[in-house]
Formats: sequence, structure tokens, C-alpha cells
Amino acid sequence: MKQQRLNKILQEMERQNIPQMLISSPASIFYLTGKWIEPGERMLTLYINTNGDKKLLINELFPVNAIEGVELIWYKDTDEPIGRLINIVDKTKVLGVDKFWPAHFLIKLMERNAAAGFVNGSPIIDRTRMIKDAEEIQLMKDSSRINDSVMEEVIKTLSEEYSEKKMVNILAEIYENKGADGFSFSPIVAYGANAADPHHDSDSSKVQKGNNVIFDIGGVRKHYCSDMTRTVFYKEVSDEHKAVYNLVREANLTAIDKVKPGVRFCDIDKAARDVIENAGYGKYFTHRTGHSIGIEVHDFGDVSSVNTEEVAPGMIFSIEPGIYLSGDIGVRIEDLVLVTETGVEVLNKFTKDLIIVK
Ligand SMILES: [Mn+2]
Repeated sequence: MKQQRLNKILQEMERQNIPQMLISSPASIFYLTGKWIEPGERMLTLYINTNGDKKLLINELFPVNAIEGVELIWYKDTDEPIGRLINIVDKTKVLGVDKFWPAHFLIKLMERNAAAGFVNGSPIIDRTRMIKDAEEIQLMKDSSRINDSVMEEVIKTLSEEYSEKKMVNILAEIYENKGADGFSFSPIVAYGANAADPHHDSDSSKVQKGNNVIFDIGGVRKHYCSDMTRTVFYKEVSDEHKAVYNLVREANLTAIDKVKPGVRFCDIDKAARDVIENAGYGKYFTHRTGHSIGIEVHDFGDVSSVNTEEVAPGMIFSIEPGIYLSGDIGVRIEDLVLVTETGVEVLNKFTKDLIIVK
């Protein structure tokens, strides 16, 4: 067990009067145990109790060696794991349940009055996971270092011969060569007007002279995600497009400049949004400014106009303003940033100068 992480969660459980909890998200189980187990539809549940009890209910199909400090409770496909769980849970106390635990498991527990009450336990874990510890910060830096180098290489690969889809295949190979364990999300490669859709599905389009090209890409390294976006131009760039690019870059830099402990997420969003709004493009910046990231590419907590929470040292999130002009162009520039004791450290080092690929 990662004892310090567990202690933070147990303290918060005490504070919120949730004495016991079921954790089922593979990412949260990994966070606490260092083991990544993908159970599919089978029940995998870590039970923790503020009295020190820790049990992992796990199907025999998943070979896991001992986890220090946790009792492993194995079941077979022919067993009824809910019955086992009912013997573990203290029915006189409230039970925190993972937000994504399948309803059919939860309903059975509720029908059998397995606890004195059922509450969503995930906010406690999500909020703990928002603040990365030293080990996680190093892993996030390593992951982003790979992403920087993938970005450099993929931009060089750009060619009129390759469709967006082909570029995604090339990206898979580059990540593998650079030591990543795959994508952290389905990459977005978008040429020209396709980039005006912020979530464009890469298709058979080919790049043409004068196109803008969005690369929104990320990999996983030792279970930690990277995520970065750059917009480049192919062969040439018009003055109008250059102006849009410079505006988005200014929004990105202004928002990053704002980041330090105590600033609210909504203030960071506003810093980016003001730059774009003041230039008259406000309605074309259609999404939030960023999201937390870590073991999952979208961790809990976003950089948006409605999140009034303050940022704190150890948080890592994206800053990714964009401008999307339908039928014409999309520009997005995204970096991951780490909140430090005194300010901010940008995890992505790849240049934001305007690049024209020749
Ligand atoms: Mn992102």
C-alpha cells in the first residue's frame, strides 16, 4: 500500500464521518496499491475502514502477488462476490461507494441492507488524487518529456501523402519507440477546417498548402498521462491565420502566468478567456480552459468559469485555450502545468513559436 496516500484518504473519511469505503476504479486502486488490475465486468473492490481494515476482493483470474498491508479475498466465477462483501462491510455504519461502481452491485448491497447508509465516496479520493506527491510529479514530468519529443518528431513527419488517420498510426509507432505504453486518449490530428471541430475524429483528409494542423496528443508512461496540443501550418500561413495563432498563444501564456497557489480555477479560465474576448473572438472559444490530469487523462477538477476552488501546490492540469472558426480554421495550444509552492512550472517544453512546416 502507498501508506501516505491512504492516510490522507482515511483522515478525510474521519472528517466526513464516512468510516468505511468501497473503491473500485482501477485508477484509484492503482493509486493506493501500485497494482493496475483491469477486471472487466468482474467485481474488483478495495474495502478500507478507518479502523485500519483493508481488504481487496478479487477474482482468481487476476494474478496479483501479495499487496503489503492488504488482505486479499479471492473468489471464483461460480461464487457470489456480493455475499463475501456483505460479510466484510459493517452494516451498522455508513458506506462510501465509488461513483462508477456498477449499479447492479450497489443495488444488491442496498437490498440486503449491507450498510447503515450509502454515499458517494469518490470525491474524497478524487480530491486527494488532485494533489500529486513527489513520486507522481516525477512520473508526470517523465511522461510529458516523452510527449515533447513525440511532438517534435510527428511534426517533422507531416506530408501531403498522409491522411489524418495515417498520422495517428504513425503517432502510435513514435510513442512506442519513445518508451510510452500507448496513447492516453485517442489522438486528434486535424487539417484545415477539420480543426474547427475541437473533437474532430481523424479521417482520410490530406494536408494542403496553407492548412493549419492541430496535433492534440498524449501518451501513458508508467500509468501517468501526458496531453499537449500544438497547431502548426503547412508550407505557408495567411496573415489572418497568423493573427488567430498569436492570439491563442497569448491566451495560453497569460493563463499560465496567472497560475500560483491560492488563485481560483475560474480566474485562470478568465485570464485566457479575456485575451480572446477582448480581441472579439470570445464566442469562438467554446470550451473550458483545461482539466486536471494524472493517472487518468481527465482527472477530477477542471479549469472552467464555474470552478471557484483555489489551486494548490502539487496540482497538475492543462491550459488549452482555442479558437474555432467554422469552415476555416481551428487553433489550440495546450500545455500541462504544475502548481509549485511559489508559482507554476510548465511541464511541456516544446516551442509555442509559430511553426511553418516546409
Ligand atoms: Mn487536454
